[in-house]
Amino acid sequence: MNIALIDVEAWTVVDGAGGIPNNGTVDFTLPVRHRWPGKSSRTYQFYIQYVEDGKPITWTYGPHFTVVSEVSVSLDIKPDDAPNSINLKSQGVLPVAILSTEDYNALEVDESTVYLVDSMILEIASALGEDPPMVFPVKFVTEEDVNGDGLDDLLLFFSVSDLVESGALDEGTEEVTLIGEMFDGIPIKGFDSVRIVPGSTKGKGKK
Ligand SMILES: [Ca+2]
Ligand SMILES: [Ca+2]
Repeated sequence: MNIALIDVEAWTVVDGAGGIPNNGTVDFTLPVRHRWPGKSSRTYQFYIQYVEDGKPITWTYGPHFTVVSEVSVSLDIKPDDAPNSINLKSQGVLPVAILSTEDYNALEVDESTVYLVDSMILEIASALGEDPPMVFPVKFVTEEDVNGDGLDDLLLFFSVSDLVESGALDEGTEEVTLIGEMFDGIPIKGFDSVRIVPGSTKGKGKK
């Protein structure tokens, strides 16, 4: 029996043997690392061909299944500030914009799923299989074109003190990651650099 994995859209064999009978377990590698520009999913199906006496006698197609990949979104932390300076002692909010593009409508982000965390802390938590400190926005402003390209962006405000108290931001933070989902459940991820600046009062003891 031959089993091949087919990319339905391109109608090409992604993986698997055509012409070489498979016996026992067959492993397939989905090309999930491949980026599909402007797309967040791809549909596949299995092609199964029965072989008898070395000759293919019949074939069938398995059900379609869709692989959903993460959408990379463009973030702009503090839209009017280039170094993205953050004072950890601030009692204010940190504005973070998810930018829309011709192919991506940031206004379709499910705001209730969005959180922000230091990229390094996120990486460590992921490696340990733990949840990172999740800090959700305190306020949203939608339909604001922060970069003047004519497309409305999603602007979210995070409490700086919440970010610091939860451990989502600290003195060593150089980059933050935003994670969330679209209303249709497709995961999103974006990042931007930040510069932690000393507070107006004397710096507290360092870790
Ligand atoms: Ca900025
Ligand atoms: Ca815009």
